Amino acid sequence: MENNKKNVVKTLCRMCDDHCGINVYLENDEIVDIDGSNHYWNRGRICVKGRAGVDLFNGKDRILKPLKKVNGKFVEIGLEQALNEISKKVLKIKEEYGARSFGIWKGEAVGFAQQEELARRFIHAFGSPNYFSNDSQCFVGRWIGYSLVAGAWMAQPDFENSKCILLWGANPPNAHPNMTQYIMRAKGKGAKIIAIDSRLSHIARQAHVFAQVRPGTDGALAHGIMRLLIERDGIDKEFIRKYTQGYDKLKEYVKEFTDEYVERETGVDRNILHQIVDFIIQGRPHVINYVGNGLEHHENGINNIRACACIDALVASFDQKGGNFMPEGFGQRKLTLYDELPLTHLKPIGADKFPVLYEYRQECHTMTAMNTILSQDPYPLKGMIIIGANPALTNPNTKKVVKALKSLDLLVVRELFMSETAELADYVLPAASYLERSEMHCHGMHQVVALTNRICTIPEVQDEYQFLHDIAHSVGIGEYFPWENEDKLNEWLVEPTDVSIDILKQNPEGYQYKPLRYKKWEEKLNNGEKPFNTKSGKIELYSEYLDSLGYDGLPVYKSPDYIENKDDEYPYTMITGARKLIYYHGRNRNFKRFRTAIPGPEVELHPVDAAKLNVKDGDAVIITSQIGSLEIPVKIRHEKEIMPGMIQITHGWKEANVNLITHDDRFDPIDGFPLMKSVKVKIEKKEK
Ligand SMILES: Nc1nc2c(c(=O)[nH]1)N[C@H]1C(S)=C(S)[C@@H](COP(=O)(O)OP(=O)(O)OC[C@H]3O[C@@H](n4cnc5c(=O)[nH]c(N)nc54)[C@H](O)[C@@H]3O)O[C@H]1N2
Ligand SMILES: Nc1nc2c(c(=O)[nH]1)N[C@H]1C(S)=C(S)[C@@H](COP(=O)(O)OP(=O)(O)OC[C@H]3O[C@@H](n4cnc5c(=O)[nH]c(N)nc54)[C@H](O)[C@@H]3O)O[C@H]1N2
Ligand code: SF4
Ligand SMILES: [Mo]
Repeated sequence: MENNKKNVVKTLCRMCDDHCGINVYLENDEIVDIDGSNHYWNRGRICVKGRAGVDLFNGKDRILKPLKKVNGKFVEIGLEQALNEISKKVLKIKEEYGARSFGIWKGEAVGFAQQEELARRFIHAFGSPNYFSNDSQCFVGRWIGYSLVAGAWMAQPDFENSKCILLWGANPPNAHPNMTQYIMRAKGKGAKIIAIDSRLSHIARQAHVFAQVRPGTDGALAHGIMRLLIERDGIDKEFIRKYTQGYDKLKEYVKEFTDEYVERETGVDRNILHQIVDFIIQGRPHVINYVGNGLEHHENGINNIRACACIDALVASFDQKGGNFMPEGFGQRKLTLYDELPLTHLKPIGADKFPVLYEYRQECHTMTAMNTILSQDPYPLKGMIIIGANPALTNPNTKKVVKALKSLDLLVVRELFMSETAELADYVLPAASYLERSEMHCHGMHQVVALTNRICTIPEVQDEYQFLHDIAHSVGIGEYFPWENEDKLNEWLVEPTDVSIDILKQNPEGYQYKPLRYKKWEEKLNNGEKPFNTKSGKIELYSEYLDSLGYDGLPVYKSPDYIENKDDEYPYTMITGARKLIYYHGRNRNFKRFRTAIPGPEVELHPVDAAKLNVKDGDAVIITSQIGSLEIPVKIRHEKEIMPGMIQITHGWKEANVNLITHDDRFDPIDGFPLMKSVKVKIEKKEK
């Protein structure tokens, strides 16, 4: 795999969150190429985005100097001046309004690992509970859904050894290219692949079964599957008796999900439902229900995800070889301060409305934050540091996001490029990319840890640690950032583990910190420990905790609004965010080679709808929801790819930003996720 150019440095890619092992090739200190290293996870392969790390590093449009907005225009200033001015303004907000009026927001580009923990540490040390992130529109729904049922979310199950893989609203070939290797290897060994998607996605094309569900109806399908598993005695009764609670209630509830009802509600033919159940029974317990982003962004998302997790429970696939493996942690020190400084008395934004989101993730609600900034209710929110996020493109209701962020007394954005959010800032600080940081990363599937290699440093371009360290020392919380730099911090982090920094340096392609062990629940029960990390220690098919908060204890299915309350004014149903391989949310549009491949935004439309609207490829349409309107060109899909009456728009385009029309006022009641899918819209042809 490695080519023969000279200086090669091994590190991990961070062009997406998969952290594949890479070789970075240098010639005269310039990065000239990147390819895949023999890391446990990717075994020599990388995707096109990984290679485009060269474009990112060498980008001519990279921000390399601190920028300050003066009279509406950015001017370059020195780093020291920028840090001094920012610190003074941060302190002024604290004096005038209190520490909680300042917040921090980390985005996908630096989460979810060390940089996330540093941001959380900084804001709590400062005295504010207001930590925000992209995650509360990202994996947090899946995390909470699975944690409520089984005490953990399995991001990287044991695909390779599986006999039956159900992919619910997930499309790994685009979103996690190297994960697809594992799924295809399992297929090669006889595993059955089942894709449950509203569109004929890339993975659906390679699946044995494709269940084309209407958006937001996955819960009905999951309950139908459970009913049949129970009726056909395809469940593990011994496991259920010993390790779960609420089975009798669930058994009674799923009876409602007859073949007729499931077919009518989800649009999935009953023969397909029965075929799925056959494959689960044949494969159990080596079964994986893997849930993607497609089940989030709905008003019934969490319960639909809980229902998927209940299937795993009925066939006892948790922590099995070839099942939903539950990795053990590396045991490094934690950076967050929730035990030491919980700050809940300061009313974290949104924690009252979405207590489950706060309790499970200790993060605040970004949509409520926009309202708080604009209304100052229940208290003023006046300043924000945004790190590696672009909410002006990625959060729902863009108009409101822009208005809110613009109205802050202080907005600091740490960026590589001039993003739509950076445009709104008072200060834009140049940030170190992943090639200029050294941080630890763990891969759950193999229980492997690796330390990334700082390839180089650029003057005046700080990594996140150095920036937070410097501000912390100027605003009086330096004691929480005692380490001189991130290397020293890394030494402190690994101290309690059996793995030294030297071992990590000797193993840039990953070091397995613990051998894999399956069925740890059995061992725990025998040792008198809680077998699962839930409130009760058992798998919770029924959640007394949710019941105590006034939610349904069972993962009760609710029909999406577009089905329940059909609206003649908004007859179409929109889903958003289906990933394209080369683009990453708002990123990579500035890489020429990618722009050539996919030049611009488009709305995916069924041919029948295109005929009704009298539009052809490339024609512009106006799409309107209850939030706003958007003009976008049409792309007519094959009739099998998308359902009539349904449209798909991928987010991240400033030219036609779909978040202008997504909801920041309708949420999943449990985790507070916004309605970015199952959105009711109307479509009109734009007359020339
Ligand atoms: N190239 C690239 N890779 C990425 C990202 C990126 O932007 N670009 N983003 C990263 C991030 S942060 C995330 S969270 C992950 C997401 O990764 P995935 O969860 O795999 O997300 P998608 O690839 O969008 O696949 C979601 C699928 O759900 C389908 N879908 C939509 N609504 C429904 C529904 O109601 N039910 C069902 N069953 N299916 C539905 C869509 O058609 C789509 O095929 O991807 C990560 N990887
Ligand atoms: N409509 C709709 N909206 C969605 C989604 C959807 O499916 N539909 N998906 C949601 C999901 S799952 C997610 S995760 C969010 C993502 O939301 P964001 O995190 O806001 O998304 P990005 O566009 O990836 O923003 C990352 C920014 O960080 C910058 N950056 C890159 N590398 C670095 C670095 O090393 N350091 C720093 N400081 N900055 C860096 C990039 O230039 C980019 O502007 O979007 C959400 N928005
Ligand atoms: S999948 Fe591609 S972009 Fe993501 S870490 Fe691997 S090589 Fe990088
Ligand atoms: Mo995400």
